Amino acid sequence: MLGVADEFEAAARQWRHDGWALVEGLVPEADIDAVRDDLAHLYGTDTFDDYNRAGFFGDGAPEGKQFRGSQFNGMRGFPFGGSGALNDLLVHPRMRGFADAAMQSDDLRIYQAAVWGKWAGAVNYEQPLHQDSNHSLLPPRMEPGFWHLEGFLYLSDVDEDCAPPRLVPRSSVSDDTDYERLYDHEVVATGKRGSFLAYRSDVWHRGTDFGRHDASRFVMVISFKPGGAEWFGYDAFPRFGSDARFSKFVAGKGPDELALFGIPRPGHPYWNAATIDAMAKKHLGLDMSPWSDALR
Ligand SMILES: O=C(O)CCC(=O)C(=O)O
Repeated sequence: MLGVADEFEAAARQWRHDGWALVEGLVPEADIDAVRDDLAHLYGTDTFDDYNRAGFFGDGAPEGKQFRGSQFNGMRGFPFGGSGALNDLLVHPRMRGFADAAMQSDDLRIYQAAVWGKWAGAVNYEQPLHQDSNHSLLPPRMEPGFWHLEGFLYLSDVDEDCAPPRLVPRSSVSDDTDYERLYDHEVVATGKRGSFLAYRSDVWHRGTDFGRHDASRFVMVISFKPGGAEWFGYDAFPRFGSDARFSKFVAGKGPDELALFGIPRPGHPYWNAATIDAMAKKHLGLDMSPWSDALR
């Protein structure tokens, strides 16, 4: 049987070579459809808290390619309320399998986790081509151990009219390509729900606006970095150490899933009888037996 790594090797290779790949059908549509109620809950109850601290941009001119603060109003950060299905998508084994294969590592961390909704007519979502310089304190070195992977898991079908991201494959241009000429090389990342757009911060890309007035777009924003690559960051999950939604999320999860959020694996020197006991009390429902087994 093919493992996720074999099944998606071509896309993983494209990500390494071109800096981006659209992995169609990475997460089965049924798993995406299962989060519909959580999405409704998220946008029905959660209030906008300026996730990106983008309010200061203002909205500038209504036409043309611009960053507008309100393009980001639809972003909501992990952990999400509701049934927990939306949170669980973050550790979907096939998404993790693809990230491991692309980044050639089985010791990854998630450093950004959010959901982003966009609605036709809410704002002009058209952006200029840009490279993300807000994920790292260092200039990019896109090689194993030093790179990162930014991703959008499509939670709704993203067709030409549904504000699809546009990207410029790295192999189409060089560092000397004139900025205006970059637009000639754009590709459009349309895909059904369950598709995963993986890219990197050295890739020129941009958001676009809707082509029809009755459309919306929902994506899960998820970024991975190698364990130990402290120069990458965006969200700070330790803030949720005593958040009931985080405790609900970790209940029933295993060491590999929790390592993605920085929780040390069994055998790490942090763990002794006292810390294992305290962890079990802090997050009721978390089975600490893999950690206590490793002490023996
Ligand atoms: O939402 C998108 O399609 C891309 C957005 C983007 O690139 C950004 O806001 O930096």
